[in-house]
Amino acid sequence: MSPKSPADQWRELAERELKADPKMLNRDYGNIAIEPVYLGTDPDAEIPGVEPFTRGVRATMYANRPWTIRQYAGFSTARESNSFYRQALAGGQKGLSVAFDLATHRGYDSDHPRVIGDVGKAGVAIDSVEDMKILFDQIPLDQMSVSMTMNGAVIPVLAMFIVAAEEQGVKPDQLSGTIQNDVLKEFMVRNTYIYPPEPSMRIVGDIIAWTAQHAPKFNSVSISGYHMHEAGATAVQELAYTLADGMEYVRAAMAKGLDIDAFAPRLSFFFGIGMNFFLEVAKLRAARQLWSRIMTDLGAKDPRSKMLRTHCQTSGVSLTEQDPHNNIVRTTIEALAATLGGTQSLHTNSFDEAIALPTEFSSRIARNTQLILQHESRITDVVDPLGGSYYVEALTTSLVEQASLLIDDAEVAGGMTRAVAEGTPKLEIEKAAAVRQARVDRGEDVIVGVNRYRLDTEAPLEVRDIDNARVRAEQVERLAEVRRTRDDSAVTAALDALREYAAMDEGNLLSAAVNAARARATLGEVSAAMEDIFGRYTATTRLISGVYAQSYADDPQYAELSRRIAAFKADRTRSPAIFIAKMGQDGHDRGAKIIASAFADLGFDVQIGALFETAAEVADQAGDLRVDAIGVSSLAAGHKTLVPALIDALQARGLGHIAVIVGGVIPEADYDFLHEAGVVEIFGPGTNVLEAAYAVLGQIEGKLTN
Ligand code: SCD
Repeated sequence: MSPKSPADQWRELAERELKADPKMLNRDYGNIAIEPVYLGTDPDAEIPGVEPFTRGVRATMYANRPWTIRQYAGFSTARESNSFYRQALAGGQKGLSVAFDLATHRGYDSDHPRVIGDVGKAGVAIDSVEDMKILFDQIPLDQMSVSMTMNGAVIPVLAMFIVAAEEQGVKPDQLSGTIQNDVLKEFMVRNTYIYPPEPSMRIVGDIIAWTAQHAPKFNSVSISGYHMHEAGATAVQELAYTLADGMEYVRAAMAKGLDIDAFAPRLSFFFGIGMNFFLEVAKLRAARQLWSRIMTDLGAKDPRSKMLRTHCQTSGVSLTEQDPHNNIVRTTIEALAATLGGTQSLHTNSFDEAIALPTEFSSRIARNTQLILQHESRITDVVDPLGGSYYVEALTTSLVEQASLLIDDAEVAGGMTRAVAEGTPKLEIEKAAAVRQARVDRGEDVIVGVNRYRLDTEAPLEVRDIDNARVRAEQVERLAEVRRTRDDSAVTAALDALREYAAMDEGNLLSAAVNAARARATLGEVSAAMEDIFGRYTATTRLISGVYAQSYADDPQYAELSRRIAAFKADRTRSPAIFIAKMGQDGHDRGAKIIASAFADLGFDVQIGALFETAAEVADQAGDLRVDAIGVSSLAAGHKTLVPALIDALQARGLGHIAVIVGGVIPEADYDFLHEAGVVEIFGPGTNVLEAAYAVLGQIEGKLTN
């Protein structure tokens, strides 16, 4: 018997996938007949839906079912987020994706003193099952697939989701959705870890094991390159580190005695999609090909275990604060790359996201970007339309080769858990970010409206502001109500059991947490019970050096600034000193790291604080270090609470002479507020680092001569 032709193989698979009207696959544009797939003439050419899945994980792809429009959202209280979700679903969104606030991410209840500026800001505040039930009120959890971006406090959040569903009458095996549960990249780039790497990896394994047994339709991990991309990783780094993380999770689950094919079909992925259009298309194709091979090598037999299914998000760092409507165009291009790359699910950013949380208007435009691609552009008619392009295929092959080398390096170094604990991938990504920033600052990479074609005046933009104090008050009230009406002895018993599982290194932590959530233990209590055993992780901050000095070797402005700093040093027998601070639970540290390493290269004496500090802690350190300035980096909307608190704390310590500078995502409407509070300089996204350094030096010199 002769082997089946590619066309026959494809047709056989397609028939299995076709649930809807088969005519869908026969389209014509006037007199031009359109095939659902183009396979070329090579009998060995790759077929969509067939290993190694370079051309897509389904034979029919979007011609049969378009990608899921899944907008990541959440802010303020559960009730407000719920109403936003229901509106979005009515407007054409297909799946949910929950953004939690940073207090929740880091395992703190809303009434904890460390999270004063964070509650309800960059996501929704969730303290107990009661909040979770409100979040999904009138959203049937047996029908709606829900993604939850949660890593640090993944055990209490998933437990509360399971119990909220249970109280809707939905059993775990009816749940479809995804939990991010990807802790390795937290240590590398995202920073919402709670426990040290080893117990954190146990948590990942316990969740994979629990869902494999009880919730087989639920995706147990969303192995994420997105945050590496956002932190400045190259496409090769994003690919390699993400897939290497995936290998580590597979091994962790296998070490629990699970059969690889029992859990691997529910591992999913998440990539960032930036502006390098064809490279981003090729990145997704390369990722699928690599994963299929990796899983074959790890012993997977079931083709579903080898399918890299992914969510994508358009790039946040590619958005500009300047001329922000340009971001709609950028997002459209990125969305097109994600979909021509074959993503399963997509979030398109709102144009105002470099400035603040999206408004109703900007969210609608972002959602409509996908609806227009799905309904008007006709890109869904044909499976993998770029397959066979000489350029895209060549890029795919190069990415596969380069990423394989980096994966091999990680393996030789003992795997990603070890590499992450040693901090090497983080430093490599930070180096790539600094190189990119220097290219932008020097105008070698053009960003329209920022370093070229900049407007003289910008029209003001209406942004969403969250009344953090109101949200916190509401949460604190509901927490009190939960604590008042529950059976405390049941809570204590459930938390003791959880602690025991954690200490004994046996039993499933998620199943113990489900019992605690049923008894109305709060998120903070569940998290703290595990912290009692595992401890809380503090990262050591390391800085790269020399990237800026090298990039600016021949730059007269850089030379002039270095000369001024040298003169400062000669006059005062010390360098101008700055403390770079991150306050609250905002772990976005790309900007802080770039500023710290660039300023250090220029000759500043730079001290960088730990993540997650309080205003009082920052003021104490600034006093001890006798710095001239504090640079506060804020990207999670906590600035209006935390910066005035810092200035008060400095004044209370007699340190009012220290110049306070703020950088990050700060809406222009808040500038006056911050200046009135005593901030001397504010730097938004797109700030040229050299210009910032000039301004800071000027402020320090001004303060010292006055
Ligand atoms: C799909 N299906 C098809 C088909 N295409 N059936 C027939 N023919 C076709 N052509 C089927 C699938 O098999 C599946 O059923 C069902 O349709 C759903 O399709 P899917 O492709 O699995 O899509 P979806 O359910 O949307 O799942 C997509 C992922 C999932 C697998 C990628 O993990 C996911 O939704 N991830 C989202 C993650 C997310 O939102 N992350 C936000 C992160 P079966 O299941 O029965 O097979 C935000 C974030 O971190 C931002 C930054 C920050 O906070 O720091």
